Amino acid sequence: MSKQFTVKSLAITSAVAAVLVSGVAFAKGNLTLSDTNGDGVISAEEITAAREASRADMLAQFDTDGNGELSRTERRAMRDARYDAMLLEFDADGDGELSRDEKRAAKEARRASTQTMLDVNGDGEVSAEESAGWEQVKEERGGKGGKRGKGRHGKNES
Ligand SMILES: [Ca+2]
Ligand SMILES: [Ca+2]
Ligand SMILES: [Ca+2]
Repeated sequence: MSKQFTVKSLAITSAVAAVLVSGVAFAKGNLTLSDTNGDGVISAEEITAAREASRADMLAQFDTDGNGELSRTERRAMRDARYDAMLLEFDADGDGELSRDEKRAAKEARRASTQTMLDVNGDGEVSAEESAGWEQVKEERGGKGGKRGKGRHGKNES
């Protein structure tokens, strides 16, 4: 009995992990970017500020015990909420789950909205100048060995 249970929860865990990974990607796309200083581009600093603001938002919403960090449980609640929000928007066939296609649509929508935000002068294109800050942040974050290692291994997909 207990063995069976273990196998089952393993399967569930990997399903959750899959959701987690896509959740993180979506979370990134969820930022509200703006050209705060009005210089016509959204700089890496402005993106970082937006990320911090969104982090503060998340904490305000989901840091139930108010210790300034999101615990496992709190994170799970956040992911659930986010998933629900995505369902509302992207569950085209209404079956309560996001299919591959629906996830792709969601991702596309996020990408499109990011592009719209990056296109500060609104000419319908994201110029090199307009995307530079975004690329910089992406590079810093996606990093092969980001500049400050968090001492967290096991997240590498090598
Ligand atoms: Ca700016
Ligand atoms: Ca907490
Ligand atoms: Ca669906």
